Amino acid sequence: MSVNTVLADAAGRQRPGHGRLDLTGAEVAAIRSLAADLAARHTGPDGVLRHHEAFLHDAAVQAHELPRRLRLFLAGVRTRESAAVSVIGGLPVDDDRIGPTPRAWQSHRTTSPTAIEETAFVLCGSLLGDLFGWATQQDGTIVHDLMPLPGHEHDQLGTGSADALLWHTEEAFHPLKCDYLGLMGLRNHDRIATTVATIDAVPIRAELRDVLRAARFVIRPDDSHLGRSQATDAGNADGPTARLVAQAQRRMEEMNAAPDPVPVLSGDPENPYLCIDPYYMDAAPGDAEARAALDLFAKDIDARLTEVTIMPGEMCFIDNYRAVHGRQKFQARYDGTDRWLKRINVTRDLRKSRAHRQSAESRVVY
Ligand SMILES: O=C(O)CCC(=O)C(=O)O
Ligand SMILES: [Fe+2]
Repeated sequence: MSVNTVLADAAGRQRPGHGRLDLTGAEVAAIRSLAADLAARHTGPDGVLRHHEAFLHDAAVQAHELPRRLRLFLAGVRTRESAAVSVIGGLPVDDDRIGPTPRAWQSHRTTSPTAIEETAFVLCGSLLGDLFGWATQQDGTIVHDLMPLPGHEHDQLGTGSADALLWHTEEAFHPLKCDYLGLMGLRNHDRIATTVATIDAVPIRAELRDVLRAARFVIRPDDSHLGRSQATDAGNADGPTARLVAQAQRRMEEMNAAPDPVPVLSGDPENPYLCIDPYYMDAAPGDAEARAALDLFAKDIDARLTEVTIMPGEMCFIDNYRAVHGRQKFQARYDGTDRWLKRINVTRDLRKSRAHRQSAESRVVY
């Protein structure tokens, strides 16, 4: 199988923890056909693809029919941890047909010219686990749109641009954070890179190990959960009610006011998982040793940061326990041709968030 766990970057340096699968023409045709069938079953009379529970349930079953090589690749990512950053390439994206890059993230309100692409993405994500959304983020939407937005240029948000988005674990502050973050490229004329570092590439200094494994750190919710990307009216027909969103926001505020101490490293000491977001993070109050360890470890990650440029049709799955990610800074265009990505959150076990979802099949965590 043409699957590598060590790839090289542009300068020829080895990239441990990276994997890539390039789809054949026959595989692409099979994926598009499955995606078209699934999308057709869940597109309403208004032409809008509904990302509701029935769609995701149907997707999880339809994913069993994806090409075998793709299923093997993602099974390896899931149970062998064969790659912490995996790119699946080969799906075509017709730049004209998908229309202009949206100017607001509420694109679920309009007909979706990207239905096939995002359905293919949902199918692949379903091989890694269960897709879910956050009540406090983009209205509980399951498939997010990511593009630069006016007014967000200097924000630490996926919709920022002029400042680099500093590397982080996705929702590092939250015990129910995703296992995998999926990013699919739809448009990227300026070849703006996602930055990544895999834990496989970062040597962990012996003197830091015990400190980093102890619950001596606090991480606060990021701005995407504290108001900046909330709807101003009820926009998502399949999304959470205003009452639920308000309850979720209160919980985020509590986590912001009094975050529980957590470790940075966990799991197998020789092959650890990491959870880190320096911008929103600190050592527990007064713990100078933990603060110094955090700074040094963050420097070691900085030194191993590399770039993955997600081009149209490429799907990148980031193991949120084994890699951190961010984004280069760039100049937004705001003319309909900006970089545009779709984003999904995948958990290996929907059950563990049951106390924070309305029903067994609900996919919105509050
Ligand atoms: O735009 C990117 O490449 C990454 C954005 C990001 O960090 C995120 O969506 O979580
Ligand atoms: Fe992120």
